[in-house]
Amino acid sequence: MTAAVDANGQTPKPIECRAWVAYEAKKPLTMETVIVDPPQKGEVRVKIAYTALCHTDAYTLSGQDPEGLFPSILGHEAAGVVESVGEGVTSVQPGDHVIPCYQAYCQHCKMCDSKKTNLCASVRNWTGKGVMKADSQSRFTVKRTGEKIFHFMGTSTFTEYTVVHEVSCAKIRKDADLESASLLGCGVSTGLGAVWNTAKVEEGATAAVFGLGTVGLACVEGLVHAKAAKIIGVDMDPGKFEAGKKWGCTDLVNPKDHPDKAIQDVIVEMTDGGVDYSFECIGNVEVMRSALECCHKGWGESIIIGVAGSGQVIQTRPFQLVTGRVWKGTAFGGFKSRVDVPMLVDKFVNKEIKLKDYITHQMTFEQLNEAFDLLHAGKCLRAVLKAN
Ligand code: NAD
Ligand code: AHE
Ligand code: ZN
Repeated sequence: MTAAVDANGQTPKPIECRAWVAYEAKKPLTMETVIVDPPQKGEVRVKIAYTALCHTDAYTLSGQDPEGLFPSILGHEAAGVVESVGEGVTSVQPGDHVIPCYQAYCQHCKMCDSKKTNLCASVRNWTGKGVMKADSQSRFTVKRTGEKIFHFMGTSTFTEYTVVHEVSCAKIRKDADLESASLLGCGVSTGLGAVWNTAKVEEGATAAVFGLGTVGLACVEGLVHAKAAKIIGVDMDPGKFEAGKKWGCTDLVNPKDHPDKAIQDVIVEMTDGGVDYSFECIGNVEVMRSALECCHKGWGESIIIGVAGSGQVIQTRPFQLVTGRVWKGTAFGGFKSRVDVPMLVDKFVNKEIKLKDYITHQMTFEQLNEAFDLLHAGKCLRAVLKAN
C-alpha cells in the first residue's frame, strides 16, 4: 500500500485556506478560514485553480434539494492541481492536473461494469450525506468556531483546497487551460453527452432544446457535431437567442410570443408532427411535459437534464408513451467520468469543442455571491472564479 504524500515527499498536514460556507438555505455564502484535513486512504487533496457556478449550486442553496445539507461547501465545476494524496492512491500524484467529478468512476462496481450507465455506486452513499467514505467524516472545519462543514456532491469546489475520493478525480493533460477545463466538471460535458451518449442523435435528425443556458447550449453544440438538420432553441429570455444562433440553432422560439398556444403545439406544427429528439435543460416539470409532447409520434425521444425541486413530479397522458414517445434522463451526459473527461479535454485542446465561449464572466474568488446574483438574474452563462 503506497503511503500518503505531498509534493515534497512529506506526510500531508492540515491546511488552512479560504472557503465559502453555505450556512443556511437562501442566504449569501460566508467566507471563512477553514482547516482542510489531510487526505485519508483513497482520497486526494486538490488545490482548486478555477471554479465555476452551475445552476445546481443555486438549486441546492435554494433549499429545494432533498439532499441539501447545511452548513456545507458547495461547488462542483472546477479544475485544479493535486496537492497531496492519501494512502493507497495510485491513479494521481502531487502536481497532476485534475477535474473533480461529482459522478465517480471506480471501474469495479456493478454499475461501472455495465455499459448501460455511468452512475458509479462506490461512494454515492457518502457523497449524498456530505462525508468521506473512509470514516464517514468531513475533512472541513471552520477555524473560528471549530464547526464541521459538510462536503457537497463529493466535490466541494468553492474553496482554495478540497478533498475528494480518488474515484472522483479525473487526471487531465497539463497543457490544457485549467480555467476552460473547469467547465468539463459538469455543464458542458452534460449537454454534449446528453446528445452523443443518451440520445445518440443521428445525422439529419430534428431536435428541440428547452433552455439556452450552458447545458442547453452544450446540447446545441452536440447536435451540430451530430449533424442534426434542425435545431430549435426554446427560451423565455430573448437575451439568450444571440448565443443560441451563434452556437447553431436553426430556429429560435420564445413561448411568450405564443400566448394562446402550448409550446409543444407550436413545435409540432414547425416540424411536421414533432421533433426526433428534445432536451429539457431548465428543471421545470411543466416544460418537461412540453418537451416530451413536442416529440414525434412513434419514435420521438425526450431527455430530461434539468433538476427539479423536492416533491415535484412529471406528468403526461400515458397515451403519449403508448404511441411511441420515449422519456429518458441523463446524469453527467452518460460519460464515465475518469476516462471520458480526459477525452473531452483532448477534444478541447484539439479545438473540436468550445469551452471559452461559455465563460461570460471571469471573476475573483471573493466575488462568489456576485456570481450567484448574476446566475439568478439570468445574466451569465458560466461565471468562473479564480481560486488560486
Ligand atoms: P441556466 O440557469 O444557466 O439556464 C437555464 C435556461 O433556461 C436559461 O436560459 C433560462 O432563461 C431558461 N428558462 C427558464 N425557464 C424557462 C421556461 N419556462 N421556458 C424556457 N426557458 C426557460 O442553467 P444551467 O446551468 O444551464 O442548468 C440547466 C439545468 O440543468 C438546471 O436544472 C441544472 O440543475 C441542470 N443540470 C443537470 C445536470 C445533469 O447531469 N442532469 C448537469 C448540469 C446541470
Ligand atoms: N440531490 C439532488 C440530485 C440532483 C441531480 O439529479 N443531480 C444530477 C447532477 S446536477 C449537476 O449539475 C445528477 O447527476 N444526479 C445523479 C446523482 O447521482 O446525483 C436531488 O434532487 O435529490
Ligand atoms: Zn452542475
